[in-house]
Amino acid sequence: SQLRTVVQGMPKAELHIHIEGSLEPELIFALAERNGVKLTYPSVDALRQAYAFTDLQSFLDIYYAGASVLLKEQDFYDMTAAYLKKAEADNVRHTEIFFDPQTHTARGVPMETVINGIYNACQDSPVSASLILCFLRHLSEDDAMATLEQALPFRDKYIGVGLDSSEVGHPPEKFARVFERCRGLGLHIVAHAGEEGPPAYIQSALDVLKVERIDHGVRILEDQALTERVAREGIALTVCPLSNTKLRVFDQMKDHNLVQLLDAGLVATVNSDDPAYFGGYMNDNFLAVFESLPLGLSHAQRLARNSFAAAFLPDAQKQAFL
Ligand code: ES4
Ligand code: ZN
Repeated sequence: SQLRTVVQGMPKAELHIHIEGSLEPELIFALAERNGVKLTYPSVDALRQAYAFTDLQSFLDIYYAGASVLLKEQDFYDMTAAYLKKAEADNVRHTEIFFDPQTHTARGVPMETVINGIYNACQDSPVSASLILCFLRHLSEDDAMATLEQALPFRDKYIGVGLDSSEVGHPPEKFARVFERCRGLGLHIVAHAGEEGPPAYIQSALDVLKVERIDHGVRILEDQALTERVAREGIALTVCPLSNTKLRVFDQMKDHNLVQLLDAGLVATVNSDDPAYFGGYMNDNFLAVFESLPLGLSHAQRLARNSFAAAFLPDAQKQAFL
């Protein structure tokens, strides 16, 4: 179709991808074998069968189990290289990749193993790629602070910090001090907010953490004043359509509020989140929304432009990609 050709041909930036969420079942099994890690699933098919989520937590439990096969620098390299191949095939010119160091350091994997494996794969790809270190919000702020400390020797290998994992009950303000420290280090700041959590979490991400983008943020429309403020300030939302339907934030794609977000004047972008778990990479996400929502070619171009506008790149470099 014409739409498929346009989506495929558009240069785009991906701003919301968890690298551990790009680990395909086949690679999980290959790495388990290579590392002698025991999985509780007997086969690739059995693992895939378990990808029937009811909410964010039901996904996170399986996502952390999948990440348990990552032990060596080569494992992190191979995972990242596989994702970057998919991004390249989707005409993604620039990507800002989240990684969750605490998922690995808690299992005894050294911070340098995690960062060097992911970073070196980025260096070896034709796709422009930057890293964003995410703190797990279900853990303590002290744990986040210790993680930041461990990552300081590699400060030149990531451009920012984010906040992810179980949202409800873990508001942004729980991490006020660690994000203040990160701002002092000149790091870019983002946070997941308003995925399952209320608009109040979007507000405290802005006012307390001082985020430059909101990850997800789809619940913002429940607060009209906040919607108007975020639109006025041009703070982007990194929306993940297939994630939102798989995790039942919206029952079906036809119920997704992407059109309303754009109509409210918000800088919304389309992203894959955890593509190996949610049924697709960037172009799959674009095609899914265009199939189910009243969006046209001009919206596709607007979304692609938004992705570069919201990227943490110098303006000259953004222009070069468009
Ligand atoms: C995540 Cl979809 C989502 N939400 C929050 N944290 C996450 N980590 C990986 N995927
Ligand atoms: Zn996410």
